[in-house]
Amino acid sequence: MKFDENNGARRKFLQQAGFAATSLALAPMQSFAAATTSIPVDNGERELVAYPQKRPLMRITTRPPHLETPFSVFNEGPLTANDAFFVRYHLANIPTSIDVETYRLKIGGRVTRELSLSLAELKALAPAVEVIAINQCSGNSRAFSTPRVFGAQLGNGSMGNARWVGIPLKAVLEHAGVLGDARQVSFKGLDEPVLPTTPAFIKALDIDHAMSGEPIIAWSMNGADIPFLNGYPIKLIVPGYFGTYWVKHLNQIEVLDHVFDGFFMATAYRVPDNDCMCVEPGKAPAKTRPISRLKTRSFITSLQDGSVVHAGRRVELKGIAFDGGSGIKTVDISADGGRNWKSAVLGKDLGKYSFREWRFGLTPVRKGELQLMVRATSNDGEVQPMVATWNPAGYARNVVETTKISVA
Ligand SMILES: Nc1nc2c(c(=O)[nH]1)N[C@H]1C(S)=C(S)[C@@H](COP(=O)(O)O)O[C@H]1N2
Ligand SMILES: [Mo]
Repeated sequence: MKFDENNGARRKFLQQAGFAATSLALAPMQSFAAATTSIPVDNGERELVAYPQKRPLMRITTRPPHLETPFSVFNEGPLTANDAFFVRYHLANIPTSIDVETYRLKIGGRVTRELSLSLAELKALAPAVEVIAINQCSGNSRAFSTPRVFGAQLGNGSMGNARWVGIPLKAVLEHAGVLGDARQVSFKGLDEPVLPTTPAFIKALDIDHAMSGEPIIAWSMNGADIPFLNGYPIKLIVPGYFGTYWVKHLNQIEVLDHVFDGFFMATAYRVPDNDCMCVEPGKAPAKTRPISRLKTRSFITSLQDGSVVHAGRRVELKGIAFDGGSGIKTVDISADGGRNWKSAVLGKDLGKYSFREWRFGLTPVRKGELQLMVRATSNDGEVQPMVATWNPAGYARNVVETTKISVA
């Protein structure tokens, strides 16, 4: 795969053993630079910019590219299209060219034998498995935190759901032979900091989690190669966990006999160590832990704030719900600001790590303003809170969403 121009329509694909050499032209299409969209907060205007393999997405930062999915995309179906999937990087020195012939995944540390696997060797190591799972950034919806918090001011578009194919991380670790004193496994990709003083982006999972069979090393996303900006050629998939663990361009795995203490585990991506992962707004938590599973969320996707419907005419509301891996039990809708609730009809079950679609028929009676709310309950009993919780980094927001529409 090679990007030799900015327009995705003339992409060249050099297929070799299911992988292709890729280089990336980072300049976005100028023609889209003028288009904007906004999220409902101060300074919420975002440019819509098309990067290689991507349709115009909301630009958060340029270097490194950080792009959000416009919310209307989530009404297209339960799987998020590859060209609409959000992009997040921390370090500006990202790869712009990857040679899949020389690409190696190295496994070292507390193992009986170190491995250096080509992509073909990796694929041949075990039968391929498939999972539909949500990649959601910890800071998704952070811009709506009050009081506002530092960090990328993200709306609700830093999430996506895709069908991933790869092999279990467990198979790779077993092949290397994990030693008895292993406690964690760390993961690093090809991207690097610009300055030597900036810490590398390295994430870690407990050994039991790494060996559970759930995390997979994926090379396919929705039936195609993983888009370059989403981690081509391989990415760690950690179903049910926030996107921060889903290391892109994965090329180094290290089995550790201790708890990894790098910046992105020990300092960043930590939440208050309690059930709500929250503190009183404006306060600092006494104790923190690494962020882990997604919290239960739900959204209306078929209507936005300001949509107009008609009295006496039935509208079919549609949306999505998800949780951290127990699956969605119920989705309830209120059309009166939270006083009365009725159950929505759940759509097809694509697995406990996937978006679950729901539908609800609503016939507004009176003209005027309507406050629609959607509230999901997970199979393990987690219910979305009616009042937003708060933490200093604005992580894991999951308040019941309200959509204000008018009935004409
Ligand atoms: N190599 C690498 N992998 C990474 C990151 C990164 O900065 N570098 N960011 C992580 C974070 S915080 C998120 S939210 C997801 C975003 O995945 P996406 O860009 O494919 O949507 O990638 C994760 N994997
Ligand atoms: Mo993230």
